[in-house]
Formats: sequence, C-alpha cells, structure tokens
Amino acid sequence: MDLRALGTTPADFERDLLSNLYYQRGTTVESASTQDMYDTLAVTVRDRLSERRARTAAAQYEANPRWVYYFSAEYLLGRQLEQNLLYSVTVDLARETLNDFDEIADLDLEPGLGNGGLGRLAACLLDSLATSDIPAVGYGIRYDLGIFRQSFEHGAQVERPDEWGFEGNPWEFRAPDNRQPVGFYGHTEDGEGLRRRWIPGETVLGEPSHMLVPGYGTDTVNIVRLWRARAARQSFDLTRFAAGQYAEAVQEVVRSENISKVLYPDDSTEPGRELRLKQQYFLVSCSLRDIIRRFRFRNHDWSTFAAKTAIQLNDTHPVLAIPELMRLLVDEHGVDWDQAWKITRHTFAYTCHTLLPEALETWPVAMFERLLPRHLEIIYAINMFFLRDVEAAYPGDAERIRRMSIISEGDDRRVRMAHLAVVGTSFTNGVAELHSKLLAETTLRDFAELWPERFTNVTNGVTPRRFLRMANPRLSDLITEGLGGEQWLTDLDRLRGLEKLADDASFRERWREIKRLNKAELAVDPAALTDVMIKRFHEYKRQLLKLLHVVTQYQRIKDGATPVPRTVLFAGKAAPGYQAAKAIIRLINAVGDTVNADPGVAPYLKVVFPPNYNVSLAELIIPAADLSEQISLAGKEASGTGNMKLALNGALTVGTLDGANIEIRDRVGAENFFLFGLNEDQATAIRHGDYRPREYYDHDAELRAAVDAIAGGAFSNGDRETFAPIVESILGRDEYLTLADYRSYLDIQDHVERVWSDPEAWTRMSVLNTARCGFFSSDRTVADYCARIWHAQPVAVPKAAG
Ligand code: NBG
Repeated sequence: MDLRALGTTPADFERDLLSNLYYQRGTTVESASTQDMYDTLAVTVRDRLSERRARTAAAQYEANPRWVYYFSAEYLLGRQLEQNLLYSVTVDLARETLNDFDEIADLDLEPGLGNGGLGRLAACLLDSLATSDIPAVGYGIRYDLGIFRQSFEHGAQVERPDEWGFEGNPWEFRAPDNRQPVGFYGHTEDGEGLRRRWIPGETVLGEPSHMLVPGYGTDTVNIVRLWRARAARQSFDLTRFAAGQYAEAVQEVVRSENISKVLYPDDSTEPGRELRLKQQYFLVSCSLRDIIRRFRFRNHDWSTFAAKTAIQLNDTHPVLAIPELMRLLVDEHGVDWDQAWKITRHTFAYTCHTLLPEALETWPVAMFERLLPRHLEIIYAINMFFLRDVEAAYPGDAERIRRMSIISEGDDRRVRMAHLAVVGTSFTNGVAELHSKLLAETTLRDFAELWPERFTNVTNGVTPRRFLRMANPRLSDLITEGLGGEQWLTDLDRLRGLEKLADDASFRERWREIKRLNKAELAVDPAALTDVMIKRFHEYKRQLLKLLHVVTQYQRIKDGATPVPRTVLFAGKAAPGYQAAKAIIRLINAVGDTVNADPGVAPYLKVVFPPNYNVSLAELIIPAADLSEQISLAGKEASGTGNMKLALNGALTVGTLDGANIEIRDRVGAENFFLFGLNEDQATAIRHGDYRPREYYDHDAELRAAVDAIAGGAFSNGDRETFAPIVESILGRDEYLTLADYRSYLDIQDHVERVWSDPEAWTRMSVLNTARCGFFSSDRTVADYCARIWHAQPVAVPKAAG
C-alpha cells in the first residue's frame, strides 16, 4: 500500500498539527504548554520525513545495492528541528501557523554524542550521503550522557553532566523488540579447524533506536541507528530489595546499562578503561548483527556480502568489527577462514584521524583475554597469517616484523588497533593531503611500503546546508541572489560565480553589512575585527600562542599603541583529565578579566570566552567571524573542519601550513590567506635538533614581557604559582614550538591589521574565500569515498502517490 504524501498547504499543516496535539499529546491549543507545542511541532515535521523514509526504505531494498555503513563512536548531529523544517520544506508553514514559533523552537536540544571534529564530520557525511541518494546507515551508541556541559568557576572549567534528556526526544524512534545479544568474558571451546565456540560469561542486550537523516532537495531519508545497553534478564532482585539492599537489588541492571551511560570526554588519549573497550565491542557487535539481518532480506550467499556491504571504520574505536565479523562468519555461520577473511577485508575500510602517537589506541592483551577471549584468538590468527606475509616480503627482517606486528611484544603486551585496522581492510585513508602523506611516511610507513595501493587520501568536508544556509541565512540569501538560484546548496562549486561580484562595490557593502548584523546577533562589537579560535583545547592546537598575542597586544596598548579594535573570541572544551589544557583555559579567562576591566584598553581589545562550545554555539559564532585562527603546529592537525566552515562564511584564515589549511590556501589563493610559522619539515628538524625555547625568550623583548607578565602574576593578583606550570612548559620543553613561532605570528597579525584597515580590500578577500571554498563541501567528500573506496551508487527514491 502506498502512503499518501502529507499535504503541503498551510491548512494541511495546521490540521496535522492540531490533530497531533489532540490525539498524541492529549491536550488542546488553549491548555498546551510550550513543551506540548514543541513536541507536537516536532512530530508533525517528523511525519513528513517518515513518509519519505518509508519510500526510501522500499526503493533501497528493491535496488539491493551496495550499502554504506558508517561505524562511529561519536556523532555531533546538532539541533534537529530547524534542519528538519528546512529539509521538509515546512519552515514557512510552521512560522505562519505558530506565532510563538521562536520560543517553541528554543526548546530543541542538541544531542552531544561526540567530542569534536571526528563526531561532527560523521554527521556531515551522513547529511551528504542522504543528499546524494546513497543508501546508508550510520551506527553509533546512544549515550545517556553526552559530552559534559562546561561552565567556568573563577575562570576554571567545571564539568557537569549533560542534561540531554534523550528521554522523550521526539526525533528518536525506539525499537525495544529488536534487541541484539552481546557477550562478554567467558571462555572458548574447541571446534573444527579454526572454528571455535565462545561461551560468554555475561550477556547484555543492545536496544536500537534511530533518528532520521533527511537529504536536502531529494526524497531520500536515511537513518542513524544508535544502540543502548539493557540488562539481559529482568534482573531486579526482589529478595535483596525486601532485605533493604536497594543498591544490590538493581546491581545487574546498572552494570549492564553502564555500557552506554557516558561518552568518553576525550578525543585524543586512551583512558585505558575496560568500560571503553566494552563500549567499542558493544557498538560493533550490535551493528554487525543488524547488518547481517538486513543483508539476508535479499541475499543468501555469503560470497556476495562484500559486494553488498561497505563498512567505514571512523578511527580505531570501531576496529573490533574486524575480528567480530570474522567470528560471526567462521564460528556462527560456518564460513571457512580464508573466505571469511576475503569477505572481511573487502567489506571494511578505515579512516585515521590523527598523527599523535598517544591517540593511536592500544589495549592490554590481558584485558582483551578476559573480556573478549575469542576475539583475542582471532586476532592472534590474523596476526600469524599477516606476519607470514611480511616475512615473505622481507625475509629475515625481524625488526620490521616486530614493528608491524598487531601485538606489541615486551612486558606490557598490547593489541595495536591501528595495525589491525590496516591489515583487516581494503583501504586506509587520512583526512587531508598532508595528513595522508605523513601517515604513509611516518605513523604507518611500514604498511604503506608493503601495500601502497591500500593508502589514499580523502580530504574532509562540511555540509553547506547546516553551516551556511541554516547558520548564516543572511549571507545565504545574498549568495542565492548573486548566483541567481539555490543550486549551490547541493553543488557548492557554483560559489565560484561569486568571484566576479567581489569587484562590485555595492555587493561588497551588503556583504559587510551582513557581517555586522551577524556580529550584533552574537553580541560582539559590530565595528571591531572579530578574531575567533573555536575548537577543542589541546596543546598542539596552540591556544597559548593566540593568548601570547593577546597579552602582547594588551601591553602595547598600555604603552600607548592604538591598534585596530579587535574582539578575540575563544570557545572550546578541554578533556576533564587534561590538566595542561585546563590550565590554559584558566589563563585565558584570567587575561580576559584583566583586559576587559581596563577602560583604557577597552576601545582596542576585548576578550570573550563563552562557555560550553557545541554545534549550536558554532552556528552562532562562525557567521560573525572575520578572522579564523588555525594555528596548530605544522604536522599535528590531521585536517580541521572548523577552518572550512569559517572560510566558507567569509572569514580570512590566519594559519600554519597544517592539515586542510594547505588545501584552503591553495584554493583561495596565497594572497587571500595569512600564512605564518614553521612548516612541517622545519618543525620536525627543530624538534629533533637542539631546540632551546629560552633563546627565543632571551632575544625577543615583547615575548619576554608577555611571558614575564604571566609568570609574575600580572593576571593572577600577584600570585606566581597558579600559572607557573604553563610558563615552565613553554620555557622548558615547549613541545609544540610556541615560542619558535611567536614572532612570525605577531608579524602576520600586524599585517592582518593593515589589511583590515582597508575595508574594501578585506571584503574582497572575504568574498573570494567563500567563492573558492566549494571544494570543502562534504558532498564532494562523499563523492570521493563513493568513487574510490565504497564503490557505491545512488538509488533514486520515487515521488509519493498524489
Ligand atoms: C580529528 C582531528 C581533526 C579532524 C577531525 C575529523 C580526532 C581523533 N581527530 O583535525 O584532530 O578534522 O578528526 O577528521 O578527533
């Protein structure tokens, strides 16, 4: 039976809204609360997408295509209401029907199921997959508590649990009947050949729910399926409860459900906790069972599995999927080892998102053995066959075998997840050209030598729908007017058409006026240069370098300088256990307090640091930015995606030759980009040489004055203790070469001011940045993955019956 498309007139929308209010919410217009109205609006919009979802699923199953499955421990989806209104073309209907629309829309919460770039990239790719009509499902974990809420107390970061009430989230469809069992612990028993039986010691259930992922300008609606852990048995212990042992009575439930309790608030280091390994296995085990169930709808022969299934592993977090698929095929479905290995290798591909060695996950063999005994056996077997190949390719090269082994030997034997990932997949990619090159030359060099054909690059991208159309409606309208249509929203290269308008003075004036309005909306001075550094706090990203610039600027003003007015805006969270990053947050707030309290400085410099950076805050800041700070030490930032969002919104970048900055600069033109600092070769040479940060300090009076002010307590009421660790870190080792890049950074900032003083020149550069950043659409990223890694084709969704 065909579903009828829901009506598109204001009367249809109003009727559906009222009907949902009466029959779903059980209330009336007169007595409805704002929350009632929000839920009702959400359901009314959702219904329109659900009807498209039904058509999408039918068309996709009918086509029996190669599906793309994205495995990610993190998704930063952003708020859903505005997106879904836009994607279902109901924004105007909703605004017309509800006079308190803005107040209602304010209740929409952001699901914070990720940390930073990796999670937001996952969301951008899902958006582009749907927009490109690719049959795809995102798999992840439905954390009860997402990324913590950040606030500041006396300038220090305080973390609070995220009150993301997933409970009652209108965008989520739960499917409690479709639970998947997931085993842990236990032992294994002999079977035939390489086949064995795993008898888990504990079983937990994964309960799926999904959210809709609509495409823009198409009927496709894909889904993201998130798993939540449930106790396998109805394990409320009445005997214990009756005995007053209330905590013990629910112990097993708590133990099971803890698996999906919290997102690890860490995106770079390995916390080394069993619970995290449990989460990772939980995610891949549930998801693979679901994929096999879906495969079997239309297919019966395992030999076609890889041709129908492309699974992308987003970093190493889901890499356990490799031994798990082997286990399912060999132990549970009786496929022989060699065939299973071929299927596995051709099903998976792996994206690496880092170069920091400390961020490459490894797990103690002993922990694996206890938690996942069968998987450890499988990994040993994979490693044995793999090392045999290495030995064949490099006879007698024992050192190489030791380096490449999936298991690191020594006192502390560990499983190297990145090695397992490369061995068990058909492709490994980095996320920007430089990053992919460095991966193949450094971190994964032995592997790239052995299998050069497996290594490739796919430069990241961002969705122009959320980060331009939704975040910056004024600029979007001007672009649409300038280009004579909206096609750029799904074909971002068309922005090129703006190039000629960069020479049109009245266009430039409107462009500038929009920036001013966006700044007013953010509540920063519309006349001042808005200089933003928004990203996770990490020493390699060098928020400290930006801060040294602020301190020097402050000291210059105190000495009588009158620079162009500037608002420096920082935003971002630090991992709760990352003391060095948290100290930098404190220092920024302290400097901000001093600077902002000084009336003589006020006309020239202001420091703002809004707490709790998330996707929603990014959507407010990015459209208001003039200057985008991308100042990581060269060779450290895999790609960056904030850099793309800012450039696309007409901010000029001040940056090093790192990550995707290089590609941004290549495209916008060197003359429209503020480059400074050491390049990767130079940085490596200095780091491996005899680097003495103190020499930079001794020889540069402004640098010395800035560091001395911090050390001497100028920003801590004379207290010299508080910031001593920061001072010691840069004068001591200065691992990220902050002092080596200081002078070059200050010089380029002086140049920034000169260019800013010529608004026409600046605006021209700003327009050209937007015009030339079409490449950084995640639609292009998805097209690259489809062509080179997934070999996936679009499936068109037919229109609804009238
Ligand atoms: C991050 C990198 C960024 C990159 C995003 C998305 C991790 C582990 N890596 O540079 O630091 O833009 O991934 O690829 O979060």
